[in-house]
Parts: sequence; structure tokens; C-alpha cells
Amino acid sequence: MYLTCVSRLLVLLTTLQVNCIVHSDVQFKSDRPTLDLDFLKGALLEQHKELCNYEWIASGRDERPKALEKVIDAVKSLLFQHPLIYRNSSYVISKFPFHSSEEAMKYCKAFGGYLAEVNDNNEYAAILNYLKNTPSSEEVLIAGTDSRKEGTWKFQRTGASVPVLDWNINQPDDWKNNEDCLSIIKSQYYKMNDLPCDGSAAGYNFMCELPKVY
Ligand SMILES: [Ca+2]
Ligand SMILES: [Ca+2]
Ligand SMILES: [Ca+2]
Repeated sequence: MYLTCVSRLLVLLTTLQVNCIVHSDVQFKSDRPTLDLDFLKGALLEQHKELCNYEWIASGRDERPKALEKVIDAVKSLLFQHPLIYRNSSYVISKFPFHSSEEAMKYCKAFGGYLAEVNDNNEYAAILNYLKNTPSSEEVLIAGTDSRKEGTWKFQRTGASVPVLDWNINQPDDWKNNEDCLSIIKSQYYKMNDLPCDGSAAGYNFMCELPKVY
């Protein structure tokens, strides 16, 4: 799993031209001393598929450079808040808003994960505690949609039913017949809300569930 994840990020970073990789060494390009967030975001979205199909990375498994891990950490800290480690996953809240649930899912996928899926009450409690102790927008997008059948909530990734639905009062209301995605509201006693999947106006962050190595 570790190598898979490192491979994904190595390809990610190479594609982004954030760093140059020479003989298993990793350095920041001198003409790009700092990471450009907009550049990073745009490029990241263009290369979210087939991130693992790079055999030379697999062949270099014994030469995993420490420098690469530093670059990975730099990108992670740029895009995401400090993670929660829980069971076999880590959870991260984005430092930037999502414009659509699809976009948010692409970011999570690019880092080997998916929108945070609440599978049971223990995981939900851990996520709520993370939210209480981590800077974020008023609402944070998590996995879940009722776009296929109003009122029937499924995970986007697997199609499985969302097992934990902890609605805020008067929710879900499918406001203006346009609320088919799922969030947790921080100021409303940390309950759930249905909200538009198009998040462009809201400016809300999202949460990914990633492999533990991140
Ligand atoms: Ca989960
Ligand atoms: Ca709905
Ligand atoms: Ca709502």
C-alpha cells in the first residue's frame, strides 16, 4: 500500500512539475521555489487517472528517497489540514473550497483515497472530534448523495447505502430541489445537512479518507 501511494504521489508531483527527480533525488526547481497552489490544483485535476502505471517507480522500491517524502509532506500540508489518524485510514480536511463534489472526489482520488465515508458510529465520532479540533469552513462535505433517488443516500464511490445519517433539525430539506450531497455543519451541534453538490457559491471545504501512510 505504501509503495502504491508513493507511486501515485510521485507521478502526481512529476506531472505537476513541482519538483525535478534526478537519480532518485528530489529537489524543488530553482525557478519554482514555492508551490503555486492554483497551478497545483489545475494540474492535479488533469491527471487523476492511471497514476500507478509507472513501472520504473516500482523497480526503485528499495531506494525510496527521504527527499520524496518531504515533497509529499509539503504538498499535503499545502492542500490539507493536519490529518486525523484513525484505524487504517487518515482523514484530511481541504484548505480550499470545493467547486463540485466531482472535483472534491478527484482530489481525494489523486491522493489514493475518496471522500470521507462514515461507515459506523465510532468512525463518525472520530470524524466529529477531528472537525471540532481542526480549522475549516462552517460546513464540510463528506461522501453521500441522494441524486439517484431523492431521500435514498448512497456513497458515490461504492453505491452502498450510507449507514450513519445524523441529520440536523429540519434536515434533509432538499432546498430548492437542489441538495443531493452531504455535509457536517459545525455550528449546528455537528449534525448532518444535505447541500448542493455544486459548491461554487458556498466556499466549503471537503474531507478525504486516505490510506494511513498519508
Ligand atoms: Ca470510512
Ligand atoms: Ca436531495
Ligand atoms: Ca439542507
